[in-house]
Amino acid sequence: MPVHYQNYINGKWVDSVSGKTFKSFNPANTDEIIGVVPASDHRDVYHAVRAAKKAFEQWRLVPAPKRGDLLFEVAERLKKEKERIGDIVCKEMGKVKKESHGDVQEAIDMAYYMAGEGRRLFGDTVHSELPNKDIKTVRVPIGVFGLITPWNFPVAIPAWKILPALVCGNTVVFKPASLTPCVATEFVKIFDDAGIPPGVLNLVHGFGTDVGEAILKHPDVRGVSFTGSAAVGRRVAELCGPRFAKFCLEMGGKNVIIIMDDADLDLAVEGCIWAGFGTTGQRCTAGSRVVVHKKVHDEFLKKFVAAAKKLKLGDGLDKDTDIGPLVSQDAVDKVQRYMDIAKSKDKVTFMCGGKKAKGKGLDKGYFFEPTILANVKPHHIVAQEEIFGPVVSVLKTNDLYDALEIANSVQYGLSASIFTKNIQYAHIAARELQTGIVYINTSTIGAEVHTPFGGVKNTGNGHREAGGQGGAIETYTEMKVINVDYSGKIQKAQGIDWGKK
Ligand code: UN1
Repeated sequence: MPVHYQNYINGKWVDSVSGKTFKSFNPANTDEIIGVVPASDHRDVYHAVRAAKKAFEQWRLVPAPKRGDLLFEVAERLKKEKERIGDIVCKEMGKVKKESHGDVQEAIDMAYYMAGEGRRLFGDTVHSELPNKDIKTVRVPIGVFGLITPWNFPVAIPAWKILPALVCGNTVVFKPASLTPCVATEFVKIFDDAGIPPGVLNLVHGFGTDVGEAILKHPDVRGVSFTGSAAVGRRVAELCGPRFAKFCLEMGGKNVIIIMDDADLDLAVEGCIWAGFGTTGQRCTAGSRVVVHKKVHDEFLKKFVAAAKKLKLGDGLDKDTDIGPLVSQDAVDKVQRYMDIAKSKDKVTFMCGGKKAKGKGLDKGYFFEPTILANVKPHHIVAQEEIFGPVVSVLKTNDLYDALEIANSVQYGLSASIFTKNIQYAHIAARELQTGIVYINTSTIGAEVHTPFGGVKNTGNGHREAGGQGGAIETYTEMKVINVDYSGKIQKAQGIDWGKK
């Protein structure tokens, strides 16, 4: 029997107002239903926002270290539940067990880190230009935050958003992806068990067109953080912009790995396999383009294809599996569409893969063969657009500057990597790559929670996830400047002597 999941509003587990539901399936075996979930609408969002708005009045006054204590409790409980929740990530989203458990680990790390931030919500003390006057800056919460999250990191990305939002004193209405609602609920249950006050964190399940839109339009939602496609990001901007709500966008990537002629090729191959096919290529940090120096191009390609062919597809719970399924039929259709373009329009060379995988244990899931495309040119559609599947395009380059030009020739700018032993190449690349994250001699994936995460160009709008003061803390707070004048006079800055005759 599938588990019946509910919304969490004002500290209570409830069905949707309409009573409607939808199902969540295992992408490795679509016969398996993971859970039945409320299909909510604007009325459920309304209740959640009202609860969050009311709770904000108390939560913002709870001392930040005390809010941190709650997060510490969440971290401890999540640690105990890591295996169980990690397995649900695997069943509901499809990524292999090691990665699924890593997803929960990322949330545990974030919970401990943000618990500590409760004791570090520092502001500045500032010298005044006037005598007998002090100035300080304090970080204050924004209010009700709407958090809209994707399915590819169904625990980690909600953790990136919920935990800093809460420690900074905001209250939250959380809408998880409709493809991974069950594991999102398991995550929220941890907060409930840890004793979060009613209304501080609310969960509303459903689809973007109903729940997402209602959150974005609600005048009491003063901040929004969204991770997903650039198309939906644009919709977030359209709805939040005119009503001046803060909105933080984390969108696509077309991440590059540059391999220079002096690189350790075996290391580079391993890095490209992990970046390209880890999480079945469904990371916004996936290394979907590899730009290789002409001197080592053929040798690299041979090794890369041989390594990709060894990858074993299957159910992520099976310990021998390297690559799980794509998340849905829509995802398979999207990747297949790009394969058709690669064949008919871009006319690139298929070195391996290119189609839905068949065989024992694969027929009931959304499995797609690891695909390597060669003879790809920078302007080709497969080298420009985010495919979000196990597809890597290999391009040839003449030198570092040509490689950097190719690297920067896309609309996105999330992460990038270079494999080289040349210290000058490494530093020039780090300076020139137009991305929010740069890696030297390693993959484009695997950012750590205490470093700000995000990108430039069409990847984001200038905010950062994770990280501390320069990252999530800035995202989830406003700055307030407090001036205290103890001179007993009305002093005027900028040397103005107004009033003096
Ligand atoms: C994402 O794909 O949206 O750096 C996030 C990484 C992970 C997070 C990816 N820590 O690949």
